[in-house]
Amino acid sequence: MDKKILTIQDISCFGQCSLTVALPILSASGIETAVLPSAVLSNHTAFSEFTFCDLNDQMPSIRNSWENQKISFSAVYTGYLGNAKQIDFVKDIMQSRLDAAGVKIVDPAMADLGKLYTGFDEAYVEKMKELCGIADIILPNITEACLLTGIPYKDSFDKDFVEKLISALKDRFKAKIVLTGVGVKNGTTGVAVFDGACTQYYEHTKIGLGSHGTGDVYASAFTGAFMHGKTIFEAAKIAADFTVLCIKATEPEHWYGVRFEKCLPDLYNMLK
Ligand code: PXL
Repeated sequence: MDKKILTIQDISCFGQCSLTVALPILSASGIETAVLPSAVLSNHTAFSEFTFCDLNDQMPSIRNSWENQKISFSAVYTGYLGNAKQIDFVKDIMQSRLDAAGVKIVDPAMADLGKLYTGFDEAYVEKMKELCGIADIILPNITEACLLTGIPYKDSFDKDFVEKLISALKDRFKAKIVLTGVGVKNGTTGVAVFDGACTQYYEHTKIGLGSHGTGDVYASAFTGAFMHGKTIFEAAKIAADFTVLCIKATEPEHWYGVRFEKCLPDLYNMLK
């Protein structure tokens, strides 16, 4: 039977992030994708102002309607969620609407560069630990890994620090781990992947100082490649190569997102 992914994250109407990135990338990966918007924002929260309306009232009705119609999914992939209450909805949807061998992929999208995104607090971090606790695969960046494990954040770090983070994540969560933003040498970044048996690294050149929306591009491409049948490590490499192409296709003045649209044909070719 063909696979179906459900992705749960916000719609930032403008700003190349969350659902406006995930849906085209997952579709380009050849997988049928359903969406459950967690919130509607005028644009993402790194802009100087934004509107925000969570869909807390709608989410349980949508879930019930799917249950009545026996609609279920081969994977649930979550990104930015509007608030802590939604984590309970997501856990319930994962329990009720996933097929027996369904995969739970959680990007704990809540922080970067040592700081929580606007609107999130310690209570949200605690709830996110619960969601990561039931996930099969988690994709934290270094800041999120620190928040999930209680290890203080550092903006420059070495391989020992990365190993310490991976080991703390392994102790706390049963999930396989794709840790992003792992640059232990000057001018490089990459990912550390724990696939349940061993940890492998994939390193690539670092371009710029980090762009908005790249976490969503990365997690969406990873999910698309993994559901396409790649191993966790292969999917992590494809997602890294694709994200680098997207950053290279983006002029520095284009600050709020990356021009992933130009690179969708490359993703399609990488998955062939
Ligand atoms: O890219 C992560 C993200 C998604 N959605 C919203 C955000 C952010 C990051 O700031 O604000 C609304």
